[in-house]
Amino acid sequence: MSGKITFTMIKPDAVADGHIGAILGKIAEAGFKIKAMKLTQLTVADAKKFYEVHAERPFYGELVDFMSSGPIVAAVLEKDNAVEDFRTLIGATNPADAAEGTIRKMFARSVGENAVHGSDSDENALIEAGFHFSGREIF
Ligand code: ABT
Ligand code: MG
Repeated sequence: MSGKITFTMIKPDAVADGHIGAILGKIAEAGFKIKAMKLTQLTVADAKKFYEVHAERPFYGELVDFMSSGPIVAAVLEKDNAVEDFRTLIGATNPADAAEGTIRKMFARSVGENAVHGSDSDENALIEAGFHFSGREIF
C-alpha cells in the first residue's frame, strides 16, 4: 500500500466534449474523495513546466499547445493506494490500448488528447498538487 494522494486533470478535450460530470462520477464511484478542485486553464509556460520531463520528446510542442488550449479541471484526490489505483481507473496512455470501462477508453480522443491526467508517483502527486493549489485550497 502506497500513499493516499494523487493529482488529476480533466484535460481540454474532455472538458470541451462535455465529459466533466461523467468523469467525476466515475472517480467518485471508484472511491476517491475530492480534497481540492477547480476549473482553470494552463498558460503555455505552465504547460511547458508541467510536462518538462517530456521536453526532448517529438510530441512536446503539440502536447504543450493542447494542454494550454482550453479550460481543464484540476483536482487532488484521496484514497488508499491513490496513484496506482487512479492510473488503473484511467487506463493506458493510448485509449486504443486502454481496458474496457476505463476513463480513457470511454472518453479520450487519442494518445495526444487522452482526457485525463494521473500522477505517476507519490512524490509527483505532491509536486503537482502544489503546482495548482495552495495549502488553504486543499481540504
Ligand atoms: P499524463 O497523465 O498526461 O502524464 O499521461 P501518461 O502518464 O499516461 O503518459 P505520458 B507518457 O506521461 O504522456 C504524457 C503526455 O504526452 C502525450 N503523448 C505521449 C503523446 O502525445 N504521444 C506519445 O507518443 C506519448 C508517449 C500523452 C500525454 N498527454 N496528453 N494529453
Ligand atoms: Mg505522465
